[in-house]
Amino acid sequence: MSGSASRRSGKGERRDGDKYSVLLPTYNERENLPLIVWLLVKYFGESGYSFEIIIIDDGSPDGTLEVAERLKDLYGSDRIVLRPRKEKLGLGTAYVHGMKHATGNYIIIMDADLSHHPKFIPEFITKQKEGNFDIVSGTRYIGNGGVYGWDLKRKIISRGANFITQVLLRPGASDLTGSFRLYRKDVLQKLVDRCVSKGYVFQMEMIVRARQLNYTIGEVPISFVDRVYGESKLGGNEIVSFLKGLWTLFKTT
Ligand SMILES: Nc1nc2c(ncn2[C@@H]2O[C@H](COP(=O)(O)OP(=O)(O)OP(=O)(O)O)[C@@H](O)[C@H]2O)c(=O)[nH]1
Ligand SMILES: *[C@@H]1O[C@H](CO)[C@@H](O)[C@H](O)[C@H]1NC(C)=O
Ligand SMILES: [Mg+2]
Repeated sequence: MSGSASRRSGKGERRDGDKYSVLLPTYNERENLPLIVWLLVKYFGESGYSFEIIIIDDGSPDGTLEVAERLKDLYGSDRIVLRPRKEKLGLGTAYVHGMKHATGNYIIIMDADLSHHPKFIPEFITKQKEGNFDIVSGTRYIGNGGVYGWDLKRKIISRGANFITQVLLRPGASDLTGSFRLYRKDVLQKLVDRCVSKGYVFQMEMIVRARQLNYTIGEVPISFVDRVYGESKLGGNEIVSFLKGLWTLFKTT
């Protein structure tokens, strides 16, 4: 890429024509949403890339959608796009739904609960451009990456899940259950079309399918911080369904 291609234009946006659509699925994130949006606007503003934030709220009873509407009024409808659904239909379909409305040629998927810090996004973008990668995946398991605020039980579960999957599926990425990633839009579309899992296995299947399709994956170390506001939902049921999903994936790939 030539130097001039990434120079800023008068409006503070880069000239290279790349646009990043951030998909933010929300369920009861009233306290977190204003801060995550503010941080996204700040970091995209500083780096000068074009962006939009697509908020997919699934009928949160805590009034997340009303907060999102206020944010849209505040930042403008070109930056904040609302694609709510009436009921809680799950993360996988939330991404698909959000992606249908994305106008960027790159998609960034992240959690809205501040576990994923927007400050890493410029690094994702730089990494993608450096290696012309199809996917850039945040990783907690190499370099300066890490997890903060989890108890030992949860760290063991996460590490264990990652380790078992590494052994069974050899996916070529160090963090499989994380969900902070950047994709080329057409690549994400192809992956989503092929993925069959639900819940926690979904993120993992995306990387496994990417490997099968020979897509290239770059990695950026990230620190993951446990949510401060809102309820955590990881329980015994999730672990059982994770193992079932992993087994299905192992048998079918
Ligand atoms: N639209 C939509 N968003 C969801 C749904 N379930 C979770 N989310 C959002 O998806 C992101 C990740 O979900 P989390 O509940 O944080 O999942 P987690 O990080 O594995 O678990 P905890 O943070 O410990 O609760 C958050 O932004 C949630 O608000 C859903 O069914 N629909
Ligand atoms: C991926 O690469 C391998 C090895 O080069 C090749 O055999 C395979 O057909 C490729 N798969 C796809 C889907 O292109
Ligand atoms: Mg979370």
